[in-house]
Amino acid sequence: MLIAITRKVSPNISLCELTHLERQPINYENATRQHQEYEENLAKSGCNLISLAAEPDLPDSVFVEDTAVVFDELAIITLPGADSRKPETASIVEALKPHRKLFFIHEPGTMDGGDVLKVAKRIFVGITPRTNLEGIDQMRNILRPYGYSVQGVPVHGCLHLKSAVTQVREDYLLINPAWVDKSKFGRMNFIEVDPAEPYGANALMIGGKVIYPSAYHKTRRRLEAHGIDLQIVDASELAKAEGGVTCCSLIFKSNLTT
Ligand code: CIR
Repeated sequence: MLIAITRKVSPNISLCELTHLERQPINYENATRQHQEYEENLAKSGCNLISLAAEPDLPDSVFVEDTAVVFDELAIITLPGADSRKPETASIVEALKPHRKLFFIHEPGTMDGGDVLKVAKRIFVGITPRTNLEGIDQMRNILRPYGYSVQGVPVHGCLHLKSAVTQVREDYLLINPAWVDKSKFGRMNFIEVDPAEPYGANALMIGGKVIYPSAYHKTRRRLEAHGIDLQIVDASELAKAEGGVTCCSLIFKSNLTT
C-alpha cells in the first residue's frame, strides 16, 4: 500500500519564494481546486492520503516534497535552503514518525527534497542554491549503510534538480538538457522536453502511471509516443509559485502491518 502526504494550500501562497519566475497574482481558490484534483489523482493512482491542514504562516508549505526524502528503510528530514521554509519540517516530522526511522540534515548542510531524484538505489542530488555539498555529504553518510549511492549533480537555470529531470519509466528519464547534463545519469534512456516547454520535465511517476501537467502539450505527445500512461492534471496555478507535480506530495510504501 502507498501513502501520500500532502498539505493544503496556504491562503498566503502569494507570498511564496520565487527564484526564476516573475511574481504574478496567484488565485487561491483556483490553486485550492487544482490541489484538490491533484489529491484525487493521487488516490486514483492507489495512494492512501494523509492530507495535512494548511499552515497559513508558511506560504510555500503546500510543497511538502522539499521537507523530507522517504526511502523504504528510513526518512531524511531536510533542512530547506530558504529560511522562510525551514519551519515547514516540524509537522512533517510528526506525520512521518509513525512510518519511518527519521534522520536529519543539520547545519551547515541544507537540502530541498525537490533536488533529490531516486532511481532505485542510485540517488542523484542537485547542487543548487537550496542544496549544498555539505547536505549531500550528510545524505550520503546516512544512506551508505543501506546500499544507496549518492551523487551530486550541477543544475543551472531552474530551481531544483527535479525541475530539470524526473523518472517516467523504470528505464527512462524525462529531461530538459539545457538545465542538467544527461551524462550525469549513466546508462538511462532519455525523453527530452520540447524546447518550447522548458518547464515540462517535472512528472510524477506512481506505479505504472505518470501524473503530468496539462500545460505541456508538445512534451506530452513525446511521452505518449513512448507508451507512457499519463494522468493529466491542471497544475497551472501553483506553477506560478514555481511548483510542479512532484512538489506537492511525499509518496512512500506503508510499513505498517495493521
Ligand atoms: C520555493 O521557491 O521554494 C517554492 N516557491 C517552490 C517550491 C517547489 N518545490 C519543488 O519543486 N520541489
